[in-house]
Amino acid sequence: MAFDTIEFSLQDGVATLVLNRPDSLNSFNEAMHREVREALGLVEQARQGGECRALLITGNGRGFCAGQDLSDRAVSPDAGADAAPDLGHSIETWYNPLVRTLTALPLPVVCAVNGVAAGAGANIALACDLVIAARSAKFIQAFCKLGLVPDSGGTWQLPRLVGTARAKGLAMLGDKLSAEQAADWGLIWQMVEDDALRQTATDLARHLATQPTRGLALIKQALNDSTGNDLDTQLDLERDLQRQAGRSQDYREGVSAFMEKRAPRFTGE
Ligand code: T3D
Repeated sequence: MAFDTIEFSLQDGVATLVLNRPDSLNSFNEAMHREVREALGLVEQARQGGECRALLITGNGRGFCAGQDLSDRAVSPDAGADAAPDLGHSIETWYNPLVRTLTALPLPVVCAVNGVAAGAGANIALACDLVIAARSAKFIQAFCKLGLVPDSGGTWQLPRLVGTARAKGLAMLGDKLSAEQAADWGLIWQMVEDDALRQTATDLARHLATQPTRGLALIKQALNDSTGNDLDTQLDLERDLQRQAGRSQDYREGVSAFMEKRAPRFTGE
């Protein structure tokens, strides 16, 4: 399938979606939103067909994603409030569905942050399951510099990942957070050297694509749901999910492989 603003491929059970508007640091315009949505539809189809068992998202050029393309938002400072674009409509139409899709996708989603991740770009990265960043990458909650509020789940993710004090500092100052600091703070899974990023992320996604896909999806669901649950509810959820996991073919294969002292061959079923 040919795209203009992204690259998309499916190989070895891994769908790779590369944001490809490098001249504007892969900021989102409507065309890119549409193509990302279309590609995620292909991921879902391939998942249902068993050909896709992990998703990798990254960017071309020196940025991962600079959030909304601000050239689509230019309004004269003298214009009245009526001239303002309806950002709520944009969020409802594009950013929220994207974050919901990534969060609900029953596949592990790896994000390789190859450069600056600003505004919605930072929070879309944080919506992925395993975030690996190049040493030179930066995370910027740029919204406050425009008079905006962190979106794409930022106000939900940040306090949970790094605590309220750091979340407020990041969101209210909009300073650049280095990849190293992001890893130290637990905002992301790992920081790697720039030239190792793509291979490390691809290897990780390929590994995940060989694992018990259904089990990983249930782990993702349990951890995502835990943020709104008390312990009692979570214990019940674990019981229910474990019941499902225990009925999977991969569980039977895992136990057989252990007993036979051999490597398991998981099919994702
Ligand atoms: O509007 C809605 O729908 C609501 C949703 C909002 C979600 C949001 O994401 S709001 C936040 C939008 N993003 C930003 O505020 C970030 C803006 N960009 C920057 O602050 C800086 O570019 C960076 C800190 C990310 C990187 O700085 P630097 O010095 O490394 O690069 P640069 O020179 O600023 O950018 C390189 C080019 O990319 C440049 O174009 P040029 O001059 O070479 O032709 C720059 O204009 C362009 N670019 C960077 N970010 C954006 C962008 N073009 C359009 N939109 C951008 N967001």
